[in-house]
Amino acid sequence: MTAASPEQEAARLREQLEQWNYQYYVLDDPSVPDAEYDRAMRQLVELETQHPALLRPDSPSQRVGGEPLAGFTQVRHELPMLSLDNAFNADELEDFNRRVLERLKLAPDTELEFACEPKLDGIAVSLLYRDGVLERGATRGDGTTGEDITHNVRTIQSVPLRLRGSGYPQVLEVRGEIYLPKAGFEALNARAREKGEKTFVNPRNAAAGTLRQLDARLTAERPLQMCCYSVGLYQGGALPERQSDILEQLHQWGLRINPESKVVRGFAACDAYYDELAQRRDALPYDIDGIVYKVNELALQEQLGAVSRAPRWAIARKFPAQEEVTRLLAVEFQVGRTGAVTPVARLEPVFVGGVTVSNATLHNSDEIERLGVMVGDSVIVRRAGDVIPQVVSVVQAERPDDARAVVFPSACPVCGSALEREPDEAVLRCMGGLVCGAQQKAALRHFVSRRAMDIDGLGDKLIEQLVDQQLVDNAAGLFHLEKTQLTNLERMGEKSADKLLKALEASKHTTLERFIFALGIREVGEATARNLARHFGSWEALSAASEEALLAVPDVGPVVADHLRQFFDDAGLMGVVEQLRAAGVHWPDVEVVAAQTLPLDGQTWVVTGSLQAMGRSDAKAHLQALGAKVAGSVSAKTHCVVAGPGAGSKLAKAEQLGIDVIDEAAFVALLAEHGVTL
Ligand code: 9MJ
Repeated sequence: MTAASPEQEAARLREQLEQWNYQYYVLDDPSVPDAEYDRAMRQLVELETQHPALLRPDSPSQRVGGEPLAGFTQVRHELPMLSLDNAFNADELEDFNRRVLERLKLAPDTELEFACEPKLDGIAVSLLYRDGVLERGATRGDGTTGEDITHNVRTIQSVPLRLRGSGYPQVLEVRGEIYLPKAGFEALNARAREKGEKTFVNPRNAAAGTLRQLDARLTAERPLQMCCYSVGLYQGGALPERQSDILEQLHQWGLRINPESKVVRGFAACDAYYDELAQRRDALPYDIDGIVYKVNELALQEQLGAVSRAPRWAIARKFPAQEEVTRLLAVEFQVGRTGAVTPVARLEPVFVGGVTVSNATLHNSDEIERLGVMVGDSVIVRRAGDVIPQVVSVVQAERPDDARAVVFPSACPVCGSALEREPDEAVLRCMGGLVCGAQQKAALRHFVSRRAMDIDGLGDKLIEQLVDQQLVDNAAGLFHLEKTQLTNLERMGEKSADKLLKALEASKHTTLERFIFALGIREVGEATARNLARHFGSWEALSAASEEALLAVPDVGPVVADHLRQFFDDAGLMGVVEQLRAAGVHWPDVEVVAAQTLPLDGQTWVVTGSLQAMGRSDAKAHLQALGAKVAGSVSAKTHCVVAGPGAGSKLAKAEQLGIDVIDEAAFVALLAEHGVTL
């Protein structure tokens, strides 16, 4: 066998890398470890450096070009890039369906085929392929003229530099959306915060800002994605005759399309598709702002035509906005369980993300400084999913003359104790500890919560009263409450008092891990509490452990070890623990599990669909406690998927990859096998 020539070797490496890229970025289906990919890439770069004649612009090594550009060149779109008409409710969508049928002279009850897909909230772009090679990428701009962003588009791994397969038109302009997935956005902002740099308001702005980089090396550092949804200009070839088939064809040629896209028949099915995605909106890995419906048959699209800027054959039904402008009325300061003083924005009530919002967190003084926000300002409030509402920016142009600076308190607003800012920490903390009423209440709320001591009938209102009337100042006090003290409280009848006392009594029999978690030690969540319990087996061993011994526990780093030691060295807190045990709180000792022998050590699991016996977060906590990592998406590295009813793309992916899938019953059985009962 003769050795491959450098030319053959370069071709082989290019093909291999393209294939891996396609599987990873277009199919979301990684096939080789990163190290192997990196090795092949290094070999290719080496070959191309040694033999510059082998270098080709569509080589996978050529995604990031050389020097930054001096500016952007304008691009004229030969076929205008249209925008979409909007429908803001089901009635408007139904009107659209009726108009389409009327124009096509079809009976009002005709069920037309619509291609539906999520409306990505990114930047519309056009990719021009000539003979299958990416020639140019451009923004939509005003629809007629955009900007040449080829250098940036080339860095996006899901944009093929060369189309796969064959049969593509000689000239093919593909259109779609470039966006930054939520995870990439969070990571980008986290890095900016660390460096004290300005953060981006939302993923869309971050994507737009990234595409406006003149230096493609910076763009390449950000995980932009491209998803294609239509074809503009094409010459020298043919395309399928339905929108859904065009998408499938683009996919065959190596372009990414939205895996949620679907063909449905008739208005009712369109409406159902909207409802289904509205429900899953927050769980999608990218921001969407509505659903796009397109008449599926191109022949019908042609008959319908377009009005000035938008086609008559498509519409976007928008979701309720996740960002709105409102006024900042005041800033108040809340004291949390660990004494952290959090500024809270009191807002003029505004309907955003599907609910009326009148409070939003401002996090800390650094955040207030970063926003440059003043009381009286118009602010943009964002509420996405179940995340607490955030103030994301200030409308500077609308600042009133009487706007006032936000003044931080000099003492705890609840107990008057001193406030301290720890080095390297952005938060102010009340030093009142157990003396501070706010901390007492927050600690009690945590102590009684379901995952901690699980004491039924002790709601927030009752805790307020107990602390305000000085009946209880720490968790141990709960176990000394007498019936008459309870029946004297507001809205507390004899029956409720009996029930509460019974619940308190029952809670005394607990587990070490619940008890550790219930203490509310900083940064000690359920998983850490469980690891601590299993590692030390008893409270005595745990509380006597040195910082070094604590560091040997999975999940425990220097910060957590330090918080634990501080707790154990605090005579007041340890006194409360003693009082709790004296009141009868007890647990069986735990069998000590050696650090590295958890049953699911080294495995990655994914939980999808809805579960009946537990929430997904419970499932996740159980898996982590058994040593597994829990990931948000399925890949070749996934060990097993727990799938409940309603599981969608993750289940499909797992099946496609041949990964083990178990249902909830099997999962519960597996947990039981490892001693976890629900
Ligand atoms: C978005 N933004 O996801 C269109 N879009 O089609 C989809 N936008 C579009 N289609 C024609 N999925 C004009 C715009």
